[in-house]
Amino acid sequence: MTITSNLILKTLLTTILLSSVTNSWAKDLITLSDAWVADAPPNSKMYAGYLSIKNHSDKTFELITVSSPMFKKIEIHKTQIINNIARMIEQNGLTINKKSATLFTSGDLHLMMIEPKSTIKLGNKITLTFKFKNTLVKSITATVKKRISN
Ligand SMILES: [Cu+2]
Repeated sequence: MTITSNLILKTLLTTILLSSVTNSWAKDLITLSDAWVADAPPNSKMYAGYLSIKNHSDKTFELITVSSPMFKKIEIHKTQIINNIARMIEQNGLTINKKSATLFTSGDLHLMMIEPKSTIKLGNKITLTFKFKNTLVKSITATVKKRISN
């Protein structure tokens, strides 16, 4: 009796441990952090958003779209210098390499947030949703902050 219940308990514990490890691993393959939106003059039609995307897995992920209930649309842009002129090139999705951090930062990759649906003010919280190929969806809240010039 004791041996049997001991065995059941052990099997049960192993099952619980294994399933919780599997779940947290799946959930944390991709993490989003440090999201913020640069404040812009009143009635601006475009805002720039920044964050970091970390891929903790040994698989490549494809970011397909970014959206927010606060904006009509969000594009992924990369600023590149072409003939001494800074140009923003729209990216057709984005590859997030295995075991890597992708930084969206001023003068490089950024979210181009187009046509706010209401007035954007300092301190506002803006939800951003990232959809990846293979049905993974991740959201983060970005805070509107003043751009600090370097
Ligand atoms: Cu842009």
